[in-house]
Order: sequence, then structure tokens, then C-alpha cells
Amino acid sequence: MKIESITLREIGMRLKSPFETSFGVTQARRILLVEVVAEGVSGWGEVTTGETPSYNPETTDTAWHVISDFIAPALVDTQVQHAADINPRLAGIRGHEMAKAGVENAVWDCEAQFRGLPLSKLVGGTLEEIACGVSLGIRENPQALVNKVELELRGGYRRIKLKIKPGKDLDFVAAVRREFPKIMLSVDANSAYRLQDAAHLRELDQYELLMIEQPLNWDDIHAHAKLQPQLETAICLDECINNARHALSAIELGACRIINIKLGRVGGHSEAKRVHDVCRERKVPVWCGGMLESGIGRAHNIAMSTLPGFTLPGDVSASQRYWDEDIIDPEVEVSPQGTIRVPQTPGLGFALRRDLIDRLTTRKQEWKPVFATGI
Ligand code: OSB
Ligand code: MG
Repeated sequence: MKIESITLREIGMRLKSPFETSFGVTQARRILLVEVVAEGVSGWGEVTTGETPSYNPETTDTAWHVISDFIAPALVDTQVQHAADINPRLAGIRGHEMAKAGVENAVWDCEAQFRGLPLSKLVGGTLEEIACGVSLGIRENPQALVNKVELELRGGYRRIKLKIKPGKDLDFVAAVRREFPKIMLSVDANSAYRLQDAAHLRELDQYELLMIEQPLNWDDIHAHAKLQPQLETAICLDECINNARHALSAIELGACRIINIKLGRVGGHSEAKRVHDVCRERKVPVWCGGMLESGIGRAHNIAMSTLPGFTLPGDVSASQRYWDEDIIDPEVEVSPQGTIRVPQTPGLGFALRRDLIDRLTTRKQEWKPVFATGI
């Protein structure tokens, strides 16, 4: 496939309500979208960076810089056999996985359309329906959280994840568990604790959680390996895992028993498949994490979640939980049983609302072969 053009744009989207984690509050998203045209078809990817470098080191602006100064110029007007060839081509760029993923995933969408396959099939997925959970931001008090959990359970969601941080943890988890003794429940600390907090984290064992996600430093597999044997609850790593080598290290060191796979954090579908394979061979369950994505990122997440190792409900939920208007048509909808039906049409399987995307666009840059610029 010849990469004929790459268009990078930033859109602004306001979340319906603020989302609070241990690292901060998000209300207005600045999302980069990548459009790649190859063999006459247009494929789309989303860059899942935050606005600030608080979840991982990347931001919307670092991704703009890396894509516009390094990735787009290296790829435009070149040939790729498969979307999976993009990842090795970008090996000279260290880190910046989310920037790379936005571009690579757009090429996966192109390839899927070019071959007439749903993206889920092209990445090797087998499921036709995926199970959904929700991630709930930190609330003012335990009762407010219990009310929110009740609402989401009524919507059919199969797993509830609570964001926690020191001072907003045990009481909140206890209140939810007391009200809903049987539900699949987990917590996500986004690196808010330290190894010295092990005794405190052990208090969480009494609530029969499915997992504690990323309790310790964002880049510290070793500390999680010291913590896991001190807990009954499974640790799930999120921030620590940027590629299949990290996943292998974490599993072999006993740093976790579950891994969260995010397409952006690992650099796109090809590396996500490798992380999935490393985990599956070692019987470590995986699930799809979320980054408050627009519909394009959500569609990619749905495709990835159809791989057979995704045995736990992911943080892939309905567009309407986040946005008044999503940029895809139809929007992502979740059944009363808490599932999303996987699209079976070629590519992402959702139409893009181009007019809406244009209206939301705050900046845009396009790369084409030099001969086509009229110079
Ligand atoms: O750690 O999973 C996380 C959102 C932003 C940054 C990090 C995380 C999250 C979420 C939200 O938990 C998941 C979602 O609903 O998109
Ligand atoms: Mg997380």
C-alpha cells in the first residue's frame, strides 16, 4: 500500500462531566486525529495522550511535535506491505508510543478497508461481542459514588472500576462493596501509592476486588514485584507496560497477575497483539483500558478487544457516557446485558461525522508527496 497523504488535526471535545483521577481532573479534551490515505482509501486513528504529562510522559502537544516533525515525513509517499510494518519503521523514535499508535492505527483502518475486512478480523479477533465495564472518577463522598455505581449497573455494565487515591480509598470501596456485595469490582490508583503503603493497600484485600490497577510508580515494575506477594488481590499493571518486553518482565518478576492493554500506551495494534500474545501464552488475563477517547479511539478499542485473550470486561463504554455528540455514526452503544456488538463492515465499521469533525478542529496539517504540492 502506498501512503499517499497524512493529515493531522486537533479537535476540542468537552466531556459531559469532569473525570477525576489521582493525578487530576479532566473536563476538556484536546484530541489529535490522524487520517491516512493509502490506495485511495482513508483510514483514521486517534492519539490518546492526555493534555498534561500526568498519566504518562506524552501530551497532545508532544504528539503533535513528534508526528509532524518525525513520523509523518518518514512515512508519506512510501510503500508498506502491512500496517504491522509501520512499527519497525518507527523504531528509531524512542518512546512516544501514543503518537506512533495514532498513525499506525490509521494505517490498520486503511488496510482493513483495502482488503474488505472488519478491523477486528484483520487484527486477528474472534469475538463478535465484547463485555463492557466502566471506570468511575473520584467523587466527593462515598454516597455519591454508590449512587453513580447504581446508575451504571442499571445500564448493564458488568464490571465497576473505582478510581482511588490516598484519603479517597477505603471508605469509598467499603461503601460500594456493602451496597453491592456480588458485583465485579476493581480499583485504579494511577500510581498514587508507594511500597511503604503496603499495609494500607492490604486493607483492600477484604473487599474481594478483581484487581488493584497500577498502585505504585508509573515506571516501576520492580516495586510492584515487591508488593504483589504482600497482597491477596491481583495487581493489574497499566502505566508500566509500554510493550511486550515490559509485559514479559512484569509477568516473570511476579509484578502483576493481570495486564491492562491500551493501544496508545503500547504504540498501536501490532504491539498490542504482541502484548496480548505474551500474556495469553502465560495465562495472564488482559482487558482493554480506555483514555476518554472519541468514537475513533473507541472503535479501535472494540476491534482490539475481540482478541481471544481479552477475557475480562474492558473500560470500553458507550459514547453517551462521555459526549453529548460523538464524531462517529452510529455512536458506540452498549446493550442492556453490558455488551458491545462488534461491527462487521470493512474498516472501523463506523461512519465518520466529517462536518462535526471539521467544526471541532482547532488546527490541521497535511503531508503529501512533494510533487503534488505544485512547487
Ligand atoms: O488509568 O485507566 C486509566 C482515563 C484517563 C487516563 C487513565 C485512565 C483513565 C480511565 C478512564 O480509567 C477509562 C475510560 O473510560 O476511557
Ligand atoms: Mg489505569
